Amino acid sequence: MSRRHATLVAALSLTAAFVLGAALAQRGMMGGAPGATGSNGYGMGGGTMGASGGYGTGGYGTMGGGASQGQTMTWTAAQHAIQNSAAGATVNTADNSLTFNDTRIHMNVIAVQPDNPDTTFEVGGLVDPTLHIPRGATVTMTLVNMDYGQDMPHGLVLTREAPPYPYMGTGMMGGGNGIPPLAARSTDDLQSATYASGTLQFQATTPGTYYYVCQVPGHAQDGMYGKIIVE
Ligand SMILES: [Cu+2]
Repeated sequence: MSRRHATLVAALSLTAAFVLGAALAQRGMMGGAPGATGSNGYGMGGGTMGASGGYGTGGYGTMGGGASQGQTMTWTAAQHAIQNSAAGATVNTADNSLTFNDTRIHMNVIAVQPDNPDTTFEVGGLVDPTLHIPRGATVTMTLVNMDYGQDMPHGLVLTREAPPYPYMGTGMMGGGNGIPPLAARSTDDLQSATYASGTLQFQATTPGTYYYVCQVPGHAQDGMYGKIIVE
């Protein structure tokens, strides 16, 4: 089966009638059609997550269209992803934000880039930045997990639920509406490691404040999230 990639088309809309995860729909979060996201799957042993893979004690919900075969990057590709993390965006270090102006946006979100703090996302050289997105934009987010260690898978979900987040945020358990947790890099050595990546796409149809959040238990509680403002 060919890999499926970036087929999640979620609408940043409270009014969207899409239903992809009951938990999400009930909260009026992002709607959207379920789709596949690339993933190495969650699991200490590097096992892949099935289409309806359980996750943690509370379950992780279904994966919408199902998790597809994972993708991995080399160190060189990961460096390229970092360098092109926020192409076209204006970087504001004063308020830790990135402002995107295009109607089609592709950003690379790095989970724990080497030499960055634990349990963080990096985009455009900033840590957990606020992302300003123009209304109507089609946004593609590619997550690359550069972290290493048994407890260091990282994923990314979109939510309207504001922090603080509990250890196991209920808003993070819908599954499908994001990138399922990606395995940590394959080995401690940065140069020879491979790095798992996954992608989601959504349309920013409704102005408002949203959050991109790591759904691995405890990570959002520890601060692994950032704000998305649809202008
Ligand atoms: Cu995480």
